[in-house]
Amino acid sequence: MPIKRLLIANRGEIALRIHRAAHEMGIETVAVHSTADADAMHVRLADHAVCIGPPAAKDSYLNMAAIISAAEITHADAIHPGYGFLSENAKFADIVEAHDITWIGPKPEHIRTMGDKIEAKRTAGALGLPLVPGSDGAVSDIKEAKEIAEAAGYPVIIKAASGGGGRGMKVCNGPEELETLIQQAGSEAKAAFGDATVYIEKYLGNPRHIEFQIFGDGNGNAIHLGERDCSLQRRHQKVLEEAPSPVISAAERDRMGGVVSKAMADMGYRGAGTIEFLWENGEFYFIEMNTRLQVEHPVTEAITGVDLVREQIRIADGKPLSVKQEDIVFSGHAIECRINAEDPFTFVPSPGLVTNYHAAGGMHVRVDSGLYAGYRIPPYYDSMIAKLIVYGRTREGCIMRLKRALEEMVIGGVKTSIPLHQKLLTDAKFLDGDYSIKYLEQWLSEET
Ligand code: MV4
Repeated sequence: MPIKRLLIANRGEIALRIHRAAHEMGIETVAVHSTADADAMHVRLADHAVCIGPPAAKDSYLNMAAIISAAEITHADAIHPGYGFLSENAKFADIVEAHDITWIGPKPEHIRTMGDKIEAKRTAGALGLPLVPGSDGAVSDIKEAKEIAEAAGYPVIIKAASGGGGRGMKVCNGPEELETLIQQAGSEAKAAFGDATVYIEKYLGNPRHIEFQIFGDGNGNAIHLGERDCSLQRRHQKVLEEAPSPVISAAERDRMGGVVSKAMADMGYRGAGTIEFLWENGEFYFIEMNTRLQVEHPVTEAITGVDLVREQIRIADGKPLSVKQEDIVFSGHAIECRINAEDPFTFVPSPGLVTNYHAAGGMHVRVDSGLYAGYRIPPYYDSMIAKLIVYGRTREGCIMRLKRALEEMVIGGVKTSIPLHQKLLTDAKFLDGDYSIKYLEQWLSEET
């Protein structure tokens, strides 16, 4: 049965993004929202809306029973989880499918595998993806750990198997520190994730974060949509993303894209996924896989013309991929600026009333945001309130247009990261595309 009514288990700009894709496909939407989000744009636009609880995410957007109940009472036949919240919760995916509701996401077993960083690495390695050298699985024994670290070469990094977002990582510079750091990493991982399992990798000192967008149909066919460069981050939060990466050639994209799409085809992956690599000295090293749609997906849409949310819905509905690899043409350059309600240089959150709003426009300018004048940004959630995505035929042209678009944006009443983006876009290293994962924090400490 084709999807007729889609429940959007998320909020903010991504809820609106999903609503738009659904309506363009003739699918009705159901918004679920906390009491703090009753006035959100996507709630107004959705065909149906259900309040699922109080502001705290654990009582609303993470409340599986409330969301399933909302789907039942509105007769929704599919659920899209967006990003964050329940999007990578394999148990929720299982529950959705057990209720005969279409889960717009990967197979639960693949969400589960990739959620465990050790299992993810083992799977990626078996599928032929290049790995960071290090332990083959968990480390427990200190003698064994020393041998692994010696073989990989110091410095090494100790990571939590249940980690992610950079939490619970320790860099170790020599054998004398190893035992203490493994214990520390383990107890921090236990406290944060309830799992003390850790593993060891060679520490890459100055890599870029480059991720490939893939899509599988769940039946052994998969494509890639090229890479995104997400190296500009602060405290593991991405600030600006671009596609293509300034350092990846067309030949390298085709080669690595071929490797990742073959791997995803072989595992029978279904839906959208992102394979994250660290890239250093011309080499890719797999670190993690995200089994969800990502915040920065629009830069891929801009350079390929493929609507990723439409594709997710089609695949969940049992349809084939709408494009073949040979039909995908990478054209031009796209950059996304994440606009947060926060002080642009201290990063202190700035929720509150938006007194005035004007979105940038014009050719090749996209603003994904639920903002409007009179909207009150609630203090309970992530501070990202808008994404500005700009396309140009060249990287230089894209940057010129992005500066123009940032000048046009008006978000009154709250502080935003717009001035940070404006300053970053004048930086010589950024303009040269010459930056690694360490660059933004260094630049912030020198420039502000
Ligand atoms: C690393 C690394 C260096 N060497 N692994 C951080 C989050 C998690 N997804 C992986 N992370 C890293 N893993 C090895 N072997 C450096 C980081 C890292 C990082 C990675 C991507 C983007 C920003 C980062 C910021 C600090 C550290």
